[in-house]
Amino acid sequence: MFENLSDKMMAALKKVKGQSRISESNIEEAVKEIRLSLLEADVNFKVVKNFIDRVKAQALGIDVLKSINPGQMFVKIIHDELIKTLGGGAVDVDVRENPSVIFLVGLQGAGKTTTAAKLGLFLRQKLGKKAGLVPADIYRPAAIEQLQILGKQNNFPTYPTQAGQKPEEILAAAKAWALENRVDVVIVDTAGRLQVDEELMGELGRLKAIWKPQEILLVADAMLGQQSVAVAEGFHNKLELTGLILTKVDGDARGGAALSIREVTGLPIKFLGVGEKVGALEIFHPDRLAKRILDMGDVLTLVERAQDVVDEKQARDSVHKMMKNQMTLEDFLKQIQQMKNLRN
Ligand SMILES: Nc1nc2c(ncn2[C@@H]2O[C@H](COP(=O)(O)OP(=O)(O)O)[C@@H](O)[C@H]2O)c(=O)[nH]1
Ligand SMILES: [Mg+2]
Repeated sequence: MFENLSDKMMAALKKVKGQSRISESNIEEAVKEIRLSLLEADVNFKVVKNFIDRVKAQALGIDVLKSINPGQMFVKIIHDELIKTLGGGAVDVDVRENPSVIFLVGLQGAGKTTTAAKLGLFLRQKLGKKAGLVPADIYRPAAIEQLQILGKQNNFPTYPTQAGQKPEEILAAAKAWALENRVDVVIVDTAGRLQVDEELMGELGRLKAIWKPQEILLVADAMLGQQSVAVAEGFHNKLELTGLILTKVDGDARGGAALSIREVTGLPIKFLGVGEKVGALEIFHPDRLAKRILDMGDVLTLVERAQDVVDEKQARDSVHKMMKNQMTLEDFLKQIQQMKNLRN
């Protein structure tokens, strides 16, 4: 995923990298190429427009640091906006309650059942939590068995869903089962449909009322590209999702889903599914992904160093003023902002 986007963006940025001035005309070409590369990667056009608007506004308004050239600064702006679009930093899965409940929802074939086992393994290996699996997809007979096999193979207690049991009954009964089996995190594998429909949303809504989950994660197929934006909005409007898991990122998806879905829904992407095996789940790190897309480590380091110097100078000035009792509210605000930057 992202190879094409990465190549095209890098090519566009290489041209501006050496520019000694930033003006509307000399970034125009680069902006055009970046817009095109995003659209080709199947990024939602509104997301592309917002991205480009933000980049332009910043590029034309910025004070360029003395020790670097404007072209390099432009690369940094693109990079930072990319991270913002992807969602900033990594976001944890909420398993503070005991037991915690996680619903996996999504269309048929998105990877819910597979992801249930992957998530269970992640919780055990990374967070030391005992996961239990609840098969609540009664419409595809094989789905129950599929999850039971995964449970057995990986040593997760799995609720013994019986043929003929309704999803509501399964979830209600799973409460006592989770206690008996000392399960820390209950992962509910719900039914999917080919598209978002009333019936499915109704059922998921009832399940939510029976056992309120801490997390409702939409499992979305990255191969769907920006179609997944509409799917995510559909689920989110009805259920109030808490996050997303993007699957099949190992395939030749163009990356549009990852870049669109977060910006449009405001929901964090928490994990990426990177293969069919149970170990193939990664925490989503927007900053690392942005670095992979824009493999311009040299420029970024240069700009960051230059910014550090500026910040240091500001800090020294403030100390001077403070000692002379000349600190203004604005200086104080600057200090606080820098402290915040350190934390981010
Ligand atoms: N390559 C790849 N295949 C995946 C991934 N996640 C799921 N799959 C495959 O997608 C298909 C559907 O997955 P499944 O979990 O049954 O989807 P569900 O209908 O949402 O429960 C299966 O063949 C999985 O092996 C992934 O991250 N990468
Ligand atoms: Mg399934």
